[in-house]
Amino acid sequence: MPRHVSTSVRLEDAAGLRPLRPKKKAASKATDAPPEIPADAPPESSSSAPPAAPPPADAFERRRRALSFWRDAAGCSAKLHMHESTHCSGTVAAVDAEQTSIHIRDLATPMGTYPLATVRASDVLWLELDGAWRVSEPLPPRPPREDAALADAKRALARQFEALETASSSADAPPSAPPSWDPRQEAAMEKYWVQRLMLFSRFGDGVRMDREGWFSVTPEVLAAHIAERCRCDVVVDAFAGVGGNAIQFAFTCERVIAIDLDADRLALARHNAQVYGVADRIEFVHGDFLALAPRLRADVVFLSPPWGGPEYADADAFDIDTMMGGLDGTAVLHAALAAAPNAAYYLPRNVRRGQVAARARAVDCPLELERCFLNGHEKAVMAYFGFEEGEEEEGEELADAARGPRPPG
Ligand code: MGP
Ligand code: SAH
Repeated sequence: MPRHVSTSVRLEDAAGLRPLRPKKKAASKATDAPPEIPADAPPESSSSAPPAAPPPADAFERRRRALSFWRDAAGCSAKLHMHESTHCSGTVAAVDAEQTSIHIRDLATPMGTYPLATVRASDVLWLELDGAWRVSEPLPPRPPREDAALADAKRALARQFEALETASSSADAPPSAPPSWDPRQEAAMEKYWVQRLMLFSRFGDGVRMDREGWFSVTPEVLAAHIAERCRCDVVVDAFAGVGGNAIQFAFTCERVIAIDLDADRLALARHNAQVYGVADRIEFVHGDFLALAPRLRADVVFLSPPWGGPEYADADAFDIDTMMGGLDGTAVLHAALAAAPNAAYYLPRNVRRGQVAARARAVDCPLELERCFLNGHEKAVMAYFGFEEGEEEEGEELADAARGPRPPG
């Protein structure tokens, strides 16, 4: 029976033009909402040692961001800096899906030690994990699920692409990228211009986009998060577009194969990868993913196909089989899972999650659905097929429980 879990990730973009949400002064909550530690605990008292840097304003932001990477926090030793200079310490068992509560084992407080306590995130002034700030840290690399045949196939593939590259670079230089398309010429597209630094933080260094690229590209912070989750040896970006994901994969994966049906858009992706200094780590392949898939072997295939334009959002529910502009979303998934044990699917926020879960069940594949929020706005849903973790620990079971209900079925 496949494992199905639902999670959400809340990311903030520091470079974008949308401001971060205002930093709340947590002090007012401190007095009227003490940590839910033991029911009969005496009120908080001060400990003697004053907290070290950083300053509280930064600290609040760092704490919130650290918590948004809660998957990584379970099992960490934690030092919680509460109000009125109180320190508590223990081991993080789990952070709930809404990131409002932290479950701590062996919580040592000035009042005593508690085997398992729940602390409200809003009551923690700042949080130190494993003795150091850990903000947006990479998730631990997943052990490669590799057998000898797969390793051979990957080596053969690498040789194949190297040969292709050599042949094409000696014959013709890669096509040069078309000029950038300015979305301010269409009222409905202007919002993407406003978001330009959220899409590519180095937009000002010469990033180029076409019309479809503007509304399809994965915002950089989200693409970086996905790239961490997909950290592996060989990743295929099956629908590379203008390179938003491929560029981030180049920072976390040994080898990136970026495919796109549109030669001009692929040239934009290569150009943008040059802006980021990672073009030499990506194989750009012009072609149809469905036709190429039988020849591909990888650890992860990332899928971000067209969703039929920005109008996808007008539908009550997005059907992966009928609304992908002529592509069959299930066939795309099957092609990916034939090429790799793991497939990561970037899907619209209104996707029929039950349908996605049914597709996972049909191929007996573990599934994690992750709602992706950026600056408080839900951008997309990630469906991770495969991505098996190691043995589940007690803390993870707790986290599972805290994540809330599983998808239907
Ligand atoms: P959006 O709904 O067009 O933008 O796309 P936004 O800013 O959320 O709109 P708002 O008016 O609701 O605020 C949201 C995200 O979906 C974009 O950042 C893209 O990453 C992604 N996206 C949108 N489209 C239309 C596509 C698509 O066709 N294919 C892929 N792969 N991603 C898309
Ligand atoms: N993730 C990308 C955006 C992808 S948009 C980014 O961050 O930039 C979807 C892309 O899929 C488009 O560029 C489109 O040209 C491409 N595409 C559509 N059908 C395809 C197919 N059959 N094979 C490969 N690419 C395809």
